[in-house]
Amino acid sequence: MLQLEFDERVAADDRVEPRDWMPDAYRSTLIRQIAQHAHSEIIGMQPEGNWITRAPSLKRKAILIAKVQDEAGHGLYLYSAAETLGVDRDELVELLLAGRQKYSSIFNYPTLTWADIGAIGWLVDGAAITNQVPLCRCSYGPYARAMVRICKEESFHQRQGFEILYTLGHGTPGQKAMAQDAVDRWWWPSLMMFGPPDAASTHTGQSTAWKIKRFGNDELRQRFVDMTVPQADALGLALPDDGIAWNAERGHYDFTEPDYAELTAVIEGNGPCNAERIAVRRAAHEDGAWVREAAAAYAAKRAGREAA
Ligand code: FAQ
Repeated sequence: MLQLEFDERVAADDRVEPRDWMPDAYRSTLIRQIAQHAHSEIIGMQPEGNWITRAPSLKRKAILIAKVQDEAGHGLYLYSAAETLGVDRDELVELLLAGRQKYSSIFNYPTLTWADIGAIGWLVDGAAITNQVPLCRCSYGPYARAMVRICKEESFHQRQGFEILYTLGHGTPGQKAMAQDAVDRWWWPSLMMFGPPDAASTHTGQSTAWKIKRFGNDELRQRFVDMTVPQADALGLALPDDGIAWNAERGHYDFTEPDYAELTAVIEGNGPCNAERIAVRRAAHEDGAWVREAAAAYAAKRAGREAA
C-alpha cells in the first residue's frame, strides 16, 4: 500500500517529502548522491581558494572570494537537504574524512595558473549546471528546492569563468597561450564529471526510474558538448579534441569519449591531488573544532536558560 502510494507519487511527478514513506533504497541512494554532492562543493573550494591571494586585481579577488563563499553555501544547503533524510551532517563529514564517501573527481586536479580559474568557471561550472538543472525536478522535494538556488548561482559562476577566458583570450599572446593551456587540461576531466557511460553506470537505471536523476550520464555529457563547442568558438579557443564535428544526422556534435580508466583511478583515490585535498580538509576540520565546541556550549547554555 505504502509502496503503491510512493510509486504513484513518483509517476505523477509529485514531490516526495521528508515525512512521506519511501523505500529504504530510495532513501540511501539520495543520501549517497546528496552527500557526495555536498562534499564536492566543500572540497571544490580548495582549487579556487588556492588563487584568492594571487588574483590579478582587487576586483578579480572580490569576485573569486564571493564565488568560493557561494560553494560553501551550496555545501550547507545540501547537507541540510541530506539531514531531512535522517542523517547528521557530522556523520557525513566523518565518512568523507574517512574516505568512505566520495566527492567529484574534478576537484583532484591542480590549478596551475590564473587561467585555470577561468577554465573552472567556464567548463566545470558549465558541466555542473548541465548536470544540475534537471535535478531541480528531482522527485525528492528538499534536494530539488536546494538545486534551484544553487543553479542560479552556478550560472553566474559560469559567466565569470567565460569572461576571464575571454579577457585572456583577447590579451597578449602569452595570456592567450595560458588560456588555451588551461582549456586543454580541464576539458577531459570536465567530461568525466558526468560519470561513467550509462552502460557501465551502477545507479543510473534505478535513479532515473525513481526520477532522482532525470537523464543518464551520456545524454548530459552530450548536452554539455553541444552547449560548449559554440562557446569555445566565441572565445577563440580550441577544444583539445580533433574528433569534434557537427553530425547533422544526429543533430549533435560528435566527440571523443574521455579516458574512463583515468576517471576510475581518480575516483579510487589516485588522482594528482586526492591526498592533498583530504589532508587539507582534515586539517580545516580539526582547526574548526573550537567553533563547534563553542556553538554546542552556547546552545546547551541557551537550552538551560529556556528550561529554567
Ligand atoms: N566523481 O552509477 P553512477 C560542483 C561514482 S559539481 C566521483 O553513474 P550516479 C560545483 C558514483 O558516485 C560536482 N565519483 O553514479 C562546483 C558511483 O559510486 P558509488 C558535484 C563519481 O550517482 C563547481 C560510481 O561512480 N556534482 O561541485 C563520478 O548515478 C566549481 C558509479 O557511477 C554532483 O555531485 C565523478 N565524476 O551518477 C563546486 C551532482 N561519477 O556511489 C566548486 C549530483 C560517478 O556507487 C567549483 N550527482 N562517480 O560508490 C550526480 O548527478 C550523480 O551522482 C553523478 C553520478 C552523475 C555524479
